[in-house]
Amino acid sequence: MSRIVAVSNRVGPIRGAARAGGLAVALVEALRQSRGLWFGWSGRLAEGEGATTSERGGGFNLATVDLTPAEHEDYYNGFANRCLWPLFHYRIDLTAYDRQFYDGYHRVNVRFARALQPLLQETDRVWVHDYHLIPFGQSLRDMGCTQAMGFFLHIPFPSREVLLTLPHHEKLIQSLFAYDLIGFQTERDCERFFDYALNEIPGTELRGDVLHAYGRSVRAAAFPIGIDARDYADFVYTEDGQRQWMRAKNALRGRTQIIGVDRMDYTKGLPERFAAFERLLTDYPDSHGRVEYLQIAPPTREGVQAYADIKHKLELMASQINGRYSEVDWTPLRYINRTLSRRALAGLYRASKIGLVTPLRDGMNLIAKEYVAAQDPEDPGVLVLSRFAGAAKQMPAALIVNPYDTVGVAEAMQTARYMDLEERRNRHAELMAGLIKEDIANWRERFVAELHTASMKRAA
Ligand code: ADQ
Repeated sequence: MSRIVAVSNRVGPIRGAARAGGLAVALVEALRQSRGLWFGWSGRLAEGEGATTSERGGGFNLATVDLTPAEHEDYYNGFANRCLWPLFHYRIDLTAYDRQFYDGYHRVNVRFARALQPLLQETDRVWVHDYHLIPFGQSLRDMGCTQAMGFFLHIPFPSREVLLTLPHHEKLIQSLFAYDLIGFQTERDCERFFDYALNEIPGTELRGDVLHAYGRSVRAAAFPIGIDARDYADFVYTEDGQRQWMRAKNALRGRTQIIGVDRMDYTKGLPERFAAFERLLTDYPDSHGRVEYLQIAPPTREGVQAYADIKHKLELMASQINGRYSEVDWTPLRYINRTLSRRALAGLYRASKIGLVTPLRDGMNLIAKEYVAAQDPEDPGVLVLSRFAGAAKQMPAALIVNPYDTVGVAEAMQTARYMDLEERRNRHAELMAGLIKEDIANWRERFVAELHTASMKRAA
């Protein structure tokens, strides 16, 4: 069996299994099975060229590279998080079109490729992850690497009009043609990629799902990422899960808990969500004293100003809502800025009758899936889900909302509050069946198998 070489900005699991996300667990499984290699940034800021390798339990290796402070600023804070992240989430108002960032991004991708190249074997299958590393495959090809190479984009692929605002769009998209396979979260993302290629790259042809341009052929398809739904459901019964569940139940004393869990990011629609909750309190006075909204949102990317701005805005909104509506024995909104373990979160989801997942744009959104997996099938809660999350396509049995429509989101919360048991069970059963059918193992195996097929076709 040929080795899988996973390449991502950060390698993981970094802080132990309790915090490791489903993606890290899924990749580790593929790496173990193939005695593979995981390559990426060490998380450290230091001077130094080559990669440091170390062995992991379970028979796979880790190879990491440090970033210099200047590289971190231009590549990570700059081009990745101040340009590509907002742009691909349709926030051109927050996009920094800075030449220096682009140059730094490109240099780091080349340097990373140079560090990985000596570690590669001829039969390896290289699987590159996400927007930090779009030109990585091209850099390897420029060094003569002929291995099978696939790329998976975890975030949305933007529409052509949005992408055209990026000064280096041709070069960036051209570099995707170095891969044999490109995976997107949804069909819509894939169609937007085809639309760009067919209209902006002269001479491009599409045959089936294979694009031909720049003298290369690349297969592109949707691979919606899943979770390990059965394992996640079991988290509720772990010590951490049970403790959080009991704590929440005792504190709620029969009140309905609405839960939101997100990285604190402007794409997650948090101010709009707070406004919708306030609307629920205004339009439906029967919610007073009976509903509590718990929002967990640990800060991320604190080196970027837009993230400090959103933190400030949310603090203000939370205190205004509580100031306006709280009673001596009731606080409507609780807002926690810490990360909890995945097991503790599962317990909190189980204690929450409504899961509120309303990003303005999201590649997939795994919180929506984890919320559903943690429910009691006999008495499940209701998922309220943004139509702009990739997950919405696979989860039509959720209450699908437009996150910009505060009245509509408030209405959906009210509908969820009064939904009868039979309807909740039916919706949950349908959602859960989908999660099990398209789980994370299925995602990983399909991608790896299709990468193999795509590279064989190229070699033939
Ligand atoms: P994220 O934007 O980080 O990821 P999301 O899918 O919501 O989005 O979360 C990924 C993982 O992080 C989940 O397993 C979740 O449990 C965990 N997580 C998120 N917020 C947390 C919190 N407050 N506390 C603890 N854990 C938290 C990107 C894309 C998504 C895509 C994923 C995977 O932006 O659209 O679904 O990658 O491809």
